[in-house]
Amino acid sequence: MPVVHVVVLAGGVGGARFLSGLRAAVGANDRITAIVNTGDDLTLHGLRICPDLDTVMYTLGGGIDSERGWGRIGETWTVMAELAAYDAEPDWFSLGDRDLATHLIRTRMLDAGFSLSAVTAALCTRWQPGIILLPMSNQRVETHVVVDTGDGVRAIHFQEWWVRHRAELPAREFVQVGVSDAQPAAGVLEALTGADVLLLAPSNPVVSIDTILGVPGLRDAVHNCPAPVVGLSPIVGGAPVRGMADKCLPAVGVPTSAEGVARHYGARHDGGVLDGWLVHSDDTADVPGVRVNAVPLLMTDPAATAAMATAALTLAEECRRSA
Ligand code: FO1
Repeated sequence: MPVVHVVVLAGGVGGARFLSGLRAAVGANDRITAIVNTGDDLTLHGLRICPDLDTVMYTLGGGIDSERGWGRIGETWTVMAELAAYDAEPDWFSLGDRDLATHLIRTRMLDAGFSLSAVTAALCTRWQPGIILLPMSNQRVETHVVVDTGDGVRAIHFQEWWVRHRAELPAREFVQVGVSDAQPAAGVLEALTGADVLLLAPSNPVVSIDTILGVPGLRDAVHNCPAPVVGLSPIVGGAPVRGMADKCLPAVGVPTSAEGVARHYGARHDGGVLDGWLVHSDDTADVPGVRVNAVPLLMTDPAATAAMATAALTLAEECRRSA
């Protein structure tokens, strides 16, 4: 079996879980490159925080708190308590003591002029995730959410919307601040042209996958990549498996369904990006030009997740053969 290079567009928690299953599903000599969303990134207390990159790195490196889905296992919160004693704002975004070390290293390296790609590679030297982690861009792209807070319409950072307000403020629009000046990070375009298979992880279609595809040049690179492109639905039944995709999709006029998301991504022959689409066993999706398979899509345990990943690779092979 030739060495296979699988490239995955991924966000945070769902993407990280899927990548760990994919790593278990591929052969020992196969390579995985994750192109990770950085639109959730923010600067707090003077530190640069990259939630999706860290969630993937910790999950595949064995440091994740799998209950929470983010942050470190065995975490303590002493610094947060001390910040609270100073009434330091913001207090709604919890930074654990262990997690803070990651942000201190990242901020120090960025301030010294290293790119986010270089910082990520350096952090992964410790964590050894077993895959290549690439930020979607080395330029800052931050997702902001246009909401009506009751005293007027304004844009707040995605994390404030998601963490502080628990996505309870109806999102009117998502704006990626800085995206027009962003470029794909080093290695991203090469990964897409060199991929044998390209997968869209079951991440949030709006704030993760669309944010990645929104980096100038990235959507075209996916559309034109020689590898078959297969996505996995993040919506099971009529609801997201995890997270708040159902709070995001209405803002972009997409139904909260497996078919709705697939039509949103679009069939490649129709100018979109999909050749194949995996939906959950009980779901259906009719998207002209997209080959659809139905398999269990609940990442209940590593074996189930590996089976999903295998089904995605199988579907990619079917797409390649029928191309
Ligand atoms: N999510 C929360 O719901 N509450 C938090 O206080 C919080 C802190 C946090 C710190 C570091 C980090 O990497 C992630 C953190 N998250 C928190 C999760 C984060 O909002 C999400 O992982 C993504 O941004 C959305 O996928």
